[in-house]
Amino acid sequence: MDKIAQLRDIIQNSRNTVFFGGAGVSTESGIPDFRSVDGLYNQQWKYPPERIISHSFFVSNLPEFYRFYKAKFNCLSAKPNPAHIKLAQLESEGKLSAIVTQNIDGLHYAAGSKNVFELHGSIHRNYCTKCHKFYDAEYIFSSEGIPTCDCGGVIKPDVVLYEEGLDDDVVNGAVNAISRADTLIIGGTSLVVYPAAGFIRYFHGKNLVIINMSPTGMDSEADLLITDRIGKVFSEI
Ligand code: CNA
Repeated sequence: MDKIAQLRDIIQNSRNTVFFGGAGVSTESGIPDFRSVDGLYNQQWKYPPERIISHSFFVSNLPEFYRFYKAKFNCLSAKPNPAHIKLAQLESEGKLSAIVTQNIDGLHYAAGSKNVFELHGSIHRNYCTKCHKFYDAEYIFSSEGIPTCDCGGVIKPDVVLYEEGLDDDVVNGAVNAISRADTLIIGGTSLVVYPAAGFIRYFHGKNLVIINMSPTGMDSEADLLITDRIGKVFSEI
């Protein structure tokens, strides 16, 4: 049996499938990941990207933070690709119980998925740091310089920056979903960003599937390993 047929078979015969993904799920929607050759970490900036998107940098150098954020995190024109769309379809058919994602682009919701745990937040939620008024992503990306609230406070994206902790409710939901799954499909992630990557250790089910373009530290534990573009794979199942 070829690998696509095996994947189809695993999903059909599972009671509770969970998907765990990362930036590679959205590269086929035109959003670069961090660690591929043309990813964000291989581009030249005045400061390393991981420093700019840190909490201390947000506090100490707001103009440069927003210059980078607006240049690199504006994915409002990106559309869900076949991976997002198939995952949403599997959920609506009762074949997928949850998506745990490290992505902040909101494309799983755009595709129609409902039970999504966004471990690193979302560019679509933004809050005033003073009065907590909510702002959408359009407001942030169309603002001049530093986006500010009507009250004068600085607006912060609800995105988990380096040095910041993850939301407890999101983590608990994600860990619960993973620990109850009988199939875990991991896709489009280098599995090097912690604590997110550590949550897959809560999986004790039957089938571990990995769909990724480059090798991960979990490959040797996979029951099915597919080295291919995830959008292409999901369009074929
Ligand atoms: P990463 O470290 O950049 O790894 C991406 C992985 O996906 C790599 O192993 C690639 O080989 C693989 N990959 C790339 N394209 C494909 C594809 N089409 N099919 C299959 N595999 C592919 O990204 P991670 O998500 O592992 O790292 C976590 C970071 C990246 C999180 O903090 C995210 O918030 C952050 N990020 C998110 C986005 C987004 O929201 N779309 C974009 C860039 C970075």
